Amino acid sequence: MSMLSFERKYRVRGGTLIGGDLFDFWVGPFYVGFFGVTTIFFTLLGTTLIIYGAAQGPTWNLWQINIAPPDLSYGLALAPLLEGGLWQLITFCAIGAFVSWALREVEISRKLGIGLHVPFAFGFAILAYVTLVVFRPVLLGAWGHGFPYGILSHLDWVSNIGYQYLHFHYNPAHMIAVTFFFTTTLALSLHGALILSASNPGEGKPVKTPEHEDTFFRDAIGYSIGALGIHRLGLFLALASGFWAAVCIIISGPFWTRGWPEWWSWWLELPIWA
Ligand code: UQ1
Repeated sequence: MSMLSFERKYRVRGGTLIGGDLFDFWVGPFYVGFFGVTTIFFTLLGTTLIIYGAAQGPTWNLWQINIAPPDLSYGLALAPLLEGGLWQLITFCAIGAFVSWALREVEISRKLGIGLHVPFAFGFAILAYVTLVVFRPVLLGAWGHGFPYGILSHLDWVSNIGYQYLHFHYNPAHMIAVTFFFTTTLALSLHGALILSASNPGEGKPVKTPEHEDTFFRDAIGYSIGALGIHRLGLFLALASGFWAAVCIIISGPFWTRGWPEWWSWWLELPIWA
C-alpha cells in the first residue's frame, strides 16, 4: 500500500488517552494530540528559560553557557530564579516535555494498533535523566546534586563525580552498563552489516533472502538468532544499557559513599584466602 493511501486509511480519530477529540488532528505530517500541545508548551517555555539564563551572562560562547543547579545549602527547597531557580524550572519543563513526547508516542501507537515498545524504550531514556536530576538529588537531600545544564559544565560535573569516587570504572553497575553499551554497538553493527550485505549482492544480481542471513551466522558461529530475534536482542541490550547506567549513578552517594575501588574489598575478605 502506498504511504498516501495508508495514511488516509489510518488517519482516523480515536486512541487518545485524554480529552477525547480535543486536539485529535494532524498539522501537515505531524500528529498533534493533547500531548503534542503539552510537548510544544514545555519545550518553548524551557528553551526560553535557558536563553533567559544564558542572557544573564557571563558568556554567549555556546560551549561555556552554564545554567547551574542551586547551592547545596538550599536543600530540596525552591531557590531564587538566578540562584538555581531557573535550573529547577528548566528541569520541570524538560521532564514535562519528555513525558509528553512519550505519551504522544503512546497515542500514535494506539491509533495504529501497534505495541507500545517505542514509548517503553523512550521511557528508559527518561528514567536515566530523571535519575540524575530528581531521584539521586532527592535521596541525597539537595537539588544541588543535579548536573548543570551546559556543554562543558556537564562534562566537568561527570569528571568531578568520577574523581569523588576515586575511580568510577570500579563501580560494578558502571561496568555492567559499559558492557551493555558496547554490546549494543556490536549487535547493531552486525545487524546493519548483515542486512546491507543481503540487500547489495552486486550489480545485476537479485537481492538475497533472510535464509541467506541466517546461513551466514550458522556458517560463521553455528547459531542464528533470527530476523525477529535480533531486534528483540537489540532492544534488550539498549534498554539494559540505560537501566544499568541509572543504577550505577543512583548507588553512588545514596548507597555507597567511599571510593569504588574499595567496594571490591569483599573479594579480598572472602574466607577462602585464610
Ligand atoms: C542473526 O542471527 C540474524 O538472524 C538472521 C540477524 O537478522 C537479520 C542479524 O542481524 C544478526 C546480527 C544475527 C547474529 C546475532 C547473533 C546473536 C547470533
